[in-house]
Amino acid sequence: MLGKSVQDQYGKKLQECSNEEIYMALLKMTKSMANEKKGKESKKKVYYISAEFLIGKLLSNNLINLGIYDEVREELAQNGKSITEIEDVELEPSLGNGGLGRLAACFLDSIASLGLNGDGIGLNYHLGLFRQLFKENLQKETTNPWLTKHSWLTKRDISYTVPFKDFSVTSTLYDIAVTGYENRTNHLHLFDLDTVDESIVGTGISFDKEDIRRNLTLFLYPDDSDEKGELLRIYQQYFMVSNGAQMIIEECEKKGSSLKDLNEYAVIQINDTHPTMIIPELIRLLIQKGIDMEEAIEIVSKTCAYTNHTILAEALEKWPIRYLEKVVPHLLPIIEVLDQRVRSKFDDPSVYIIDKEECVHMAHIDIHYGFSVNGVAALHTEILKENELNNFYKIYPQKFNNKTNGITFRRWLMHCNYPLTSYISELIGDGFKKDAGQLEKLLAFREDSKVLNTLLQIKNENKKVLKEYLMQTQGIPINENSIFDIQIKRLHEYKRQQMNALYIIYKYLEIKKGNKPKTPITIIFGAKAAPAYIIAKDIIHLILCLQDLISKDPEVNPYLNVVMVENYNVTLAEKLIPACEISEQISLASKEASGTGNMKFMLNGAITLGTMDGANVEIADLVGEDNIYIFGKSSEEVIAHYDKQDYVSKDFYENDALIHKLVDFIVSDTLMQVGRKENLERLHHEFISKDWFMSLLDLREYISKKEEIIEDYEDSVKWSKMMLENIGRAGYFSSDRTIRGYNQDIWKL
Ligand code: GFP
Ligand code: PLP
Repeated sequence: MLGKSVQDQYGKKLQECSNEEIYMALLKMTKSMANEKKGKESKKKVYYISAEFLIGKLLSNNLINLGIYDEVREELAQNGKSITEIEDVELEPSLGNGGLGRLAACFLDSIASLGLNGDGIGLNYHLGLFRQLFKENLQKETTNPWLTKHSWLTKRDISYTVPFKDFSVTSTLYDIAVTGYENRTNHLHLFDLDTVDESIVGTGISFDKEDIRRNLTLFLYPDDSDEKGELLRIYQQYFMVSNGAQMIIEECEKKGSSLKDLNEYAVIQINDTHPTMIIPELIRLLIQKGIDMEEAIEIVSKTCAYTNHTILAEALEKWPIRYLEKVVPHLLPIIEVLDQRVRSKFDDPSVYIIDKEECVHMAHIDIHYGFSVNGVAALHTEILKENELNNFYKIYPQKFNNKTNGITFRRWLMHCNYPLTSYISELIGDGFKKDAGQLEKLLAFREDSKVLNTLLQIKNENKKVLKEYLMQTQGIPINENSIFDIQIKRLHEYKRQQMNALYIIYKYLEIKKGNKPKTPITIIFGAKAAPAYIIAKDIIHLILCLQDLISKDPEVNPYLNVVMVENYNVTLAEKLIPACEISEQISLASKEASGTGNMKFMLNGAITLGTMDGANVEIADLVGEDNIYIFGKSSEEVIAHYDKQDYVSKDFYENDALIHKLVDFIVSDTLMQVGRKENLERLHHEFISKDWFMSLLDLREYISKKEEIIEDYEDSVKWSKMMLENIGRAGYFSSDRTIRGYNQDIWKL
């Protein structure tokens, strides 16, 4: 098939083509096949609107979903080409930051794979999130260009006028086809502005924040540490929602909606608070169409649903009215009416939309004027209901529901772990590819030593592949005969990479004392820190310093190594996860809404070392306590500490000699040799005087649980049984299950 296509295109045989030529041929072929699968326009459609879609590279996933991956892989191999090398040609779009954006991408895959009519709406950021570089053990940021002349984007003949206070802009729409697994093609609609100009970016990622026509869709999450940056975010958000709202209205009208019945044609899932302005914007547009304000509010309230992804106050957006006045003054009268209606019904300032400081609480708009509010894991939804959003839950108990996150098994098993997928097929057939629950059939092989050994062998092969990949792409050597312990996720204090770093210090000092682990350990990190998040960058510095120190110490590095991969992204995740043995999910209980990395690791046979937080709780329920390593204070205990404000990290530092020693190592002469005094001292001080996410509270338990899991690794039979149990129970975490739930309870397509 491919042979014929390259013959037609380039007039030569497949084996004579360069990887670039083959990639281009596959791109063309795949795009046209995807187009042919365009699904039927059903009456009602879901629009998933999100500031982030962390889609990853698309080639292999599209080949899998079109049902031609094996065929293409085989044809390439026969002609001396490797699919992995062809994949390397593709640039990864970095249109997301972490779990939230990756979830949106998994959801688009599942929506199409279940044959549902649903599109994504977002922005076409030219330079994505920044690209991370390490220099002198510090994170530096640069641009992450990904747009090339030929890409998955298709320019559409659709554009809208978006009015800002002082000027208007005209958008351009680009679509990416989203083909479901052996199912329909939907679209990801990415709006853009033709005048955006990458050449305005100076050193690093700096640019003129006021030049909106040229900067609007340059970056995802441009620096908002000053007012100009915050205003730019409002410009971006409004640009996204105004385009989205205009498109939705146009599509529904075309299908025959009078707009009074909008909710029969459209349901809009608002992914976190970034797209919240779609609520007042839709009301504004409906009023323009001749519908009165009261009715417009009712219509929109029946059409919009909101997903909450965090309880961290810093992430629940609040926009000062004076900012909105500068960018979108035309929305303010509507927001004021929305607030007035709330005030007239409820005598409780904590649920008002506009607060005393004249700030607009975006989540409050979503909750009052959306018909559904969902959390993303059972524990998270309970915390929303009982604590964080309790005042809202008391008003609208019927709106609250849980939808535990999920991941697409097409990418996170079939694509990233071909050897494991093939072996599972050999054991239980292909049914699990469409019905993930069938993975349970693996549990019948619990006592089958051949199967258990093969699982270990596959893991070892994947470890070798990772070793080669890291050597080739980042020049990092790793020991494939060590235990691979991996923590990959955004850098945030609540995720507690800093606690893992303290464990490394512990282990380093133990090895120095002569207590060597039986099997060497490699602790791998991947994480970007937000450019203005100083402590997060200091934590990266600490990890890089430990990596540096240990790599130069022949007394320690035969037993312990630390690796922080540069510019962690989906492509790296796809290499790291299949090779992982210990999955670090160590957030402070109550703080990680769900986590989805935890599910990916489990599915690929890693064993979780984690706290009872987010979806870890559900993983623990499914695999049972013998197949997971849980430690740390419970969410109730943590919430009680916050309520009573009685956690004092200094007490742990002063009263526990071990903790004292580990924390002080950060500012020891040994570490200062490779690190910067300013950063290390600041982090040291942070541990003692703040430690907002209670690393020192759980540290002792963490160290002993980690020692236990490392000890248990020596028993390969026990270990392989745990692997089997984890893979076999992972079916629940398919995003197909999650999307079925959204459709059944919320979208009703
Ligand atoms: C956020 C939450 C995670 C959750 C994802 C998807 O992602 O707990 O799994 O959204 O719902 F924090 P991150 O900010 O962690 O990337
Ligand atoms: N970044 C990437 C590339 C991912 O694939 C994931 C996992 O789902 C995340 C971030 C989120 O990881 P976690 O759920 O561990 O925070």
